Amino acid sequence: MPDLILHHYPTSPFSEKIRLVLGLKKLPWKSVIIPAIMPKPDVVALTGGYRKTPFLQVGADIYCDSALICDVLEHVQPEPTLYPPHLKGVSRVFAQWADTTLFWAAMAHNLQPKGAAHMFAGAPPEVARAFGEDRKAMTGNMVRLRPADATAAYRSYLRRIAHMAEEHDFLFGMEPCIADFAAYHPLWYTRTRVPVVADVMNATPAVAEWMDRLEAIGHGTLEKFSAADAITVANTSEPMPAGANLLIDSAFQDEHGIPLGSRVSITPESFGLESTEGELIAATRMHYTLRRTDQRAGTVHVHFPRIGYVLKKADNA
Ligand SMILES: N[C@@H](CCC(=O)N[C@@H](CS)C(=O)NCC(=O)O)C(=O)O
Repeated sequence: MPDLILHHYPTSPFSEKIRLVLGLKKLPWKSVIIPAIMPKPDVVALTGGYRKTPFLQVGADIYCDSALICDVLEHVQPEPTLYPPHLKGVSRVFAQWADTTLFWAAMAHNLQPKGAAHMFAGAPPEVARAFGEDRKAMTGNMVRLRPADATAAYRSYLRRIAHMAEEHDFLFGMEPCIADFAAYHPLWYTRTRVPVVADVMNATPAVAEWMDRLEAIGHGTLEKFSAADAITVANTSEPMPAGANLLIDSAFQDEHGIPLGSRVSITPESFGLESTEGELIAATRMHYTLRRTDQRAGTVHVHFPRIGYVLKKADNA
């Protein structure tokens, strides 16, 4: 199998989720560091528009969104599993809550004025300004929690996580599953990036101990790789045929009345509304695949999960 190339940056919480899963599964990987704000020409050459972090590249196949990346890594290396059979439903439902509700409560708490001041302390004011403007543009119509409401919710969520971590080493038992990795990354951001607001965790020591156990998994074996080399890999590779790629489901499932072969766009439901356009070559129970050609990356297949993404016929189709 071609190398696993993760496009990410060190302070990205969703990337930390994937780095730990790579560590859990002992999968060697190549690390491409991407910018945290736009412009991201090398990212867009591969994804066709999607600008969020992280994404995984395997040859000329591009997997967007950490939930989909977890499914791919599970397929590549089934053990240890992220989805134990007896927790298959609940662990995915919990992970989706953690990646959305928990994540946004944590972020609104983290980015309260004291946290933001700490994050950008020592940086020129234009850095903080550019970051703020980039994230504001990504927010679109999404309603953000106010810091006090976010802190109150975050405290409750931490208590609920603590109740689970007091019962066993990991949230649903003695081994970590997808729920642990999804709940960990927003808390990791609080602890590592904005320690000035991490006192919210003081009342729940079981959470800190559970986080230590996850942190100890580490990131596995990685090798630095450049964006230019990653684009060359895409350009010199053939995308895997639909149905024989690293996704488990392959049967066409039509929910939109859009036949395969149509020119479509795929856009995140919220936050970062940049679209990717291409030819729809798969729409299965859990994911979409678009085929597109880029001047630099050549022909690539870009994969998205169904959940959290909007599929439409392209405007000019
Ligand atoms: N649902 C996405 C969310 C990804 C996400 O929001 N990532 C943040 C960073 S952790 C992001 O893209 N921020 C803006 C950026 O990196 O350009 C996933 O699971 O991968």
